[in-house]
Amino acid sequence: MESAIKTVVTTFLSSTKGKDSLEGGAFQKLVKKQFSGMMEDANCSSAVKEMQRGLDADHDGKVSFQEYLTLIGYLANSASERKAGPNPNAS
Ligand SMILES: [Ca+2]
Repeated sequence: MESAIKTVVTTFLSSTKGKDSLEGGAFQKLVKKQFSGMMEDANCSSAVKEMQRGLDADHDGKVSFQEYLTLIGYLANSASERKAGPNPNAS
């Protein structure tokens, strides 16, 4: 569990390249690299851009750590729903 949290943090930090937020294509790259197994749309750049706009709560065009956590929370939530669903052996 602790290592999972560390991974969430270090993945963000290594993707921002020293900045406070994920800028430009950094968010797309992160999603493609890290979430293609969990997200059907990870390799669809228009879907990922749409997702980035949805996460960008303060509309500054960048994904802050807080906004990135929204995505992590969403993914964790959908993973738990999948486990609790009618067919737990589906994936
Ligand atoms: Ca933002």
